Amino acid sequence: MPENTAPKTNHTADTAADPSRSLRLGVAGPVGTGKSSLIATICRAMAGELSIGVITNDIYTDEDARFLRSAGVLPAERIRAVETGACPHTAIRDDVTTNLLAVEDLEVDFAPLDLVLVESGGDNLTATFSPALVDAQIFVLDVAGGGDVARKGGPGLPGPTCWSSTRSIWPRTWTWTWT
Ligand SMILES: Nc1nc2c(ncn2[C@@H]2O[C@H](COP(=O)(O)OP(=O)(O)O)[C@@H](O)[C@H]2O)c(=O)[nH]1
Ligand SMILES: [Mg+2]
Repeated sequence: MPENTAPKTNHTADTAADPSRSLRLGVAGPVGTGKSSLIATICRAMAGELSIGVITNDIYTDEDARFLRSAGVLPAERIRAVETGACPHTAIRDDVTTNLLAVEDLEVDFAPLDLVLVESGGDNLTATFSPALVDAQIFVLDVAGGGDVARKGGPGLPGPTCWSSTRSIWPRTWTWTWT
């Protein structure tokens, strides 16, 4: 298991000051590493205790939203797709307006929401979320890609609150293996 050397972030959700604001958790990582599957697992495990919404990002489709809806992990109307067009990194990293509006719409429509999960449409190790969009993020790697994937680094590795692979998830304080 890799040592967790991530710096602590100063950005925290101000949910106490604004009860209508959810905790916004980004799930980033290359395509096919298991982001949607991780979101489905979190929803299945926690939807009984927490009020959850999901925003997915795809370039030209709503593929991930349709996958999550068909998996039945949440009521379908709580899962919304942002079609980013062109580079999906921009929508989660630079101009977060579309995603932020989607998150805020969910928070209004299902108030009070405890948690909004935002899945990136990233395709490489550089796609991390803007702190203007999320309060914390998980970065998902695929161990089937080999150890080089983690060693070659990228902004996704030092920044997120925790990392996961298709086998294990390594937050700062706990370990959870699901397959
Ligand atoms: N063996 C295994 N396969 C997984 C796991 N998580 C996801 N997958 C598979 O990996 C593929 C891509 O998963 P997906 O969640 O769509 O990845 P995404 O593109 O990052 O959202 C799918 O075929 C999943 O069934 C896991 O924990 N173990
Ligand atoms: Mg996905």
